[in-house]
Amino acid sequence: MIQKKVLSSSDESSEDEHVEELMDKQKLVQAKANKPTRTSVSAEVYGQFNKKGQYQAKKVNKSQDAVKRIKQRMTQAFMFSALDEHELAIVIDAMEERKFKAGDFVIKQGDDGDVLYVVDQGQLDCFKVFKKGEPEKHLKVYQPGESFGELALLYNVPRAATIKAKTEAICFSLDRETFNHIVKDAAAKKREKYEEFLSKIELLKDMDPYERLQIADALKVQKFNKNDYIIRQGEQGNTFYFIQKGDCIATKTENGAENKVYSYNVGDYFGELALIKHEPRAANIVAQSEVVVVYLDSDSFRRLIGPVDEILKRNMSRYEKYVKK
Ligand code: 1OR
Repeated sequence: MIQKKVLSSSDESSEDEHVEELMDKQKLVQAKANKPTRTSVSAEVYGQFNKKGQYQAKKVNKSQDAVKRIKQRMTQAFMFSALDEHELAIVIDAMEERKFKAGDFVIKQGDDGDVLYVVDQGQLDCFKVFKKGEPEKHLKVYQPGESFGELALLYNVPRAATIKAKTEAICFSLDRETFNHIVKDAAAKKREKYEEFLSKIELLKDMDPYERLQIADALKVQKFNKNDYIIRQGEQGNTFYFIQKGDCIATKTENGAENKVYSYNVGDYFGELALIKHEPRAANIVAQSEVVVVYLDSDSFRRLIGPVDEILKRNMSRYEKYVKK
């Protein structure tokens, strides 16, 4: 589970670069190269100028059992959520199983990085030195299903933190070449697409930018027409939504009558109650216009929204008038 926020990006001026700066730098490099930034072009145009050279698919020998475990972990690791089945198969072929003993360094801050890792078993600590000469700070513990080491590959920079096995651990590594050809564009595009939208959401505004980018990795999108039911009261709930476009209302059906109890606009969220309380949906959510929502499944919700769960719980009082305890 992701630990509570340890540091905010404004805590200290760091000697190395933070995630937001890395992204800004990347945009600057693109602008200098006289290319439009990725956010300013359509998917087709983007595909045109970004065509890459030949890629020789890599096949790393591994047991059937390892392949099975990789497949399972890939469904949990957010970084790969934008890939289709064919792309996933290529990535699975290229992955290598790596075993670590407790205390082994998997990544050292400042080194060059050429692989990213997905945790299969065990736990790994993440540390970062924010200012030269100062002691390192413990940022989080990685658990099975989480991935790390993507920053060096996404932004072509040295490792931003140190990762050390806390227990005996097994990880799957993915090489830079396969990452660049299969994963990088989709992942970087998705991060850029949602970066600004997520930074404006009240609920997430104090969250570390690094954690917000992981939410971007995990988001899925769905469109609805006016009067569509996005959520139905009484059903089991497995998803948490943000409104990207349009308006919705919450209604409650009681004694055969359906009444409006709440309204939502762009940037608002809903669907959290069932996930927090493990109860059926307490209300209907009905689209009032064409609506685009982005959503997280319950596992992603628990892992990524964890750092703001106190705010969520505090905000639950907004329903108190309508929700019986
Ligand atoms: P990498 O390739 O730089 C180290 O290798 C990895 O540690 C990095 O990719 C991330 O996968 C992971 N800042 C930088 N790297 C982090 C952070 C982090 N957390 C995990 N890694 N944080 C921001 C601190 C201002 C921590 C946010 C909770």
